[in-house]
Amino acid sequence: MAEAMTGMAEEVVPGLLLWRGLLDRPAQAAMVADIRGVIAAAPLVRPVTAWGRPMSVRMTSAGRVGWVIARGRYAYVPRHPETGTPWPPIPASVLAVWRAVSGWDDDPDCCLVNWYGEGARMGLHRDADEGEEGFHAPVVSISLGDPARFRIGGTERRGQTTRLLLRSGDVLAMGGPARLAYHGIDRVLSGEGDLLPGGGRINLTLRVVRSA
Ligand code: MD3
Ligand code: FE
Repeated sequence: MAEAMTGMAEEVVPGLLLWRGLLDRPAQAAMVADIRGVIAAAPLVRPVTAWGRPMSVRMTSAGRVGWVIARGRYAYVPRHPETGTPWPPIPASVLAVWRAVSGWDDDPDCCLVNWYGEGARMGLHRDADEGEEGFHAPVVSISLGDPARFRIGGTERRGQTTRLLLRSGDVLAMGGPARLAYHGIDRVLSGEGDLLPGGGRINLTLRVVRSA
């Protein structure tokens, strides 16, 4: 399955695979319903950066561990920082995408849920909190709702970047040379999608998290 899927992807830059519209509209709607269930169990929070500024993106997680900022430190932890409850399981609909495109034998440990309201963005950064073993596995990303301008560069902060418009139902997998590349969301085109009433964008990122 995973091998067959790679043939249908576009390799945007080395290691970054893109499946346009992998999820059709009914699959997107079903996944949004599943994510609303996750949010009901694990409420969205606005993490506060090490610099004391709340992020514009609201976040929660599903899976064995969730990504949080705790006392200015980025970390994967087994419980929601405000409710103290274990994260809900990753929905089967989301796991099915990972199994189809990741080419990885193990299931992911974390499904980070990013919720972009009007004006939310995510500055250029690297995903570098997953541990040495986690860096070998790909990261898979699912976009739902309003389209967004995505940008990816290399492993140095400065240097050339490539821009991509991510639309609802698009799926990305980042492996190899792209796994530790700088990337971010410059802007969400609010109200251009109609999947989420009132607008907004949901991005799901699936990761293997292992400290070596
Ligand atoms: C390239 N999320 O949660 S998804 C993140 O749309 C994150 O919410 C963005 O960056 C979003 O960390 C971008 C696409 C993505 C995700 C992970 C990557 C691209 C990546 C990891 C390495 C390289
Ligand atoms: Fe990221």
